[in-house]
Amino acid sequence: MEGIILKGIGGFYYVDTGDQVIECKPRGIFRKQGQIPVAGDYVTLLINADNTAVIESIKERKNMLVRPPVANVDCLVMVISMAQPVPNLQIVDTMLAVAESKDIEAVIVINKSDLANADEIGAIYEKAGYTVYIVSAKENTGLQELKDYVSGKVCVFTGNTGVGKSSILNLLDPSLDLKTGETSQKLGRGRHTTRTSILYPQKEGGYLIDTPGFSSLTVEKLADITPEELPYCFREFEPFLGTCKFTSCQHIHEKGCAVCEALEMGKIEPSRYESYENLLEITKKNNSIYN
Ligand SMILES: Nc1nc2c(ncn2[C@@H]2O[C@H](COP(=O)(O)OP(=O)(O)OP(=O)(O)O)[C@@H](O)[C@H]2O)c(=O)[nH]1
Ligand SMILES: [Mg+2]
Ligand SMILES: [Zn+2]
Repeated sequence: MEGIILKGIGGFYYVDTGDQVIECKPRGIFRKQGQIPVAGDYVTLLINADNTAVIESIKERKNMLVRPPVANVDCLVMVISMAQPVPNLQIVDTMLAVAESKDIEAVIVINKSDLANADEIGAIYEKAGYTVYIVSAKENTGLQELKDYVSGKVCVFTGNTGVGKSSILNLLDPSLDLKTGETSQKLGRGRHTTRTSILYPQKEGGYLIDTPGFSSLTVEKLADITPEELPYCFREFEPFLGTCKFTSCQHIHEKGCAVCEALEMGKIEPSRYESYENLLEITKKNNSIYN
């Protein structure tokens, strides 16, 4: 039997075979081989004599995100909010870079536009070459375009805890009825209302995937990219790469750096460049740990 993992909780996986959802455990050998099934994996199942089921094999993945852990994604929907919590552009740019490195399409959703004007941040990402959806889950505005976009695709919603991922998903598909959190006045953010990544089938095909939000402390852990590939993960840098004076250019204010010239000419947004600078340091540190 074959199916797709909708979610994994406490060592159990819930596999949709098309006509039923079966609770199963992974084969013991997976652990030894360091293989971990994740939500979105296509798997084959073995049904034991006592009617329990095990995941026998994991099919080759089209792609996989480590944080949040999910496989075979068509699109990463990066959700930020204008307030409670305020946007952390370093995190946004890190997630976008990770998506680029895995060749996963990404779009930006700016939520809570009822609390502050989102145009400025929206413009940063449109200039970088991303599609931006400015929405308010509270006032139910701007969501039709997003609904059209996600329809039929496997879309993973990610972003800080409390930005409104589950609230938005409830509006895209009211039958979901996902739990949403109260924003703590004191912390100005939510408290991890969503606990695990879950795939929700769409009527039109594809899945909407709700995930637990990350906290601001995880940039280091998010960045599974090498320093060499990092410049290619900032899509607005691409036209300039290969045209710097030195082939070894890391685009950190070297002489004759085409990326820095583009920055000075206003073709690259300062906040994006700043994220690049910080991420380069982080990827260098991360890679020296593993080397
Ligand atoms: N003002 C305002 N509040 C919103 C909006 N969208 C969501 N909220 C509130 O923000 C809080 C967090 O929303 P959730 O949907 O639980 O956020 P989440 O991203 O799923 O959070 P985690 O599951 O913890 O990652 C809730 O109190 C929502 O009512 C919005 O557009 N405007
Ligand atoms: Mg949630
Ligand atoms: Zn350069």
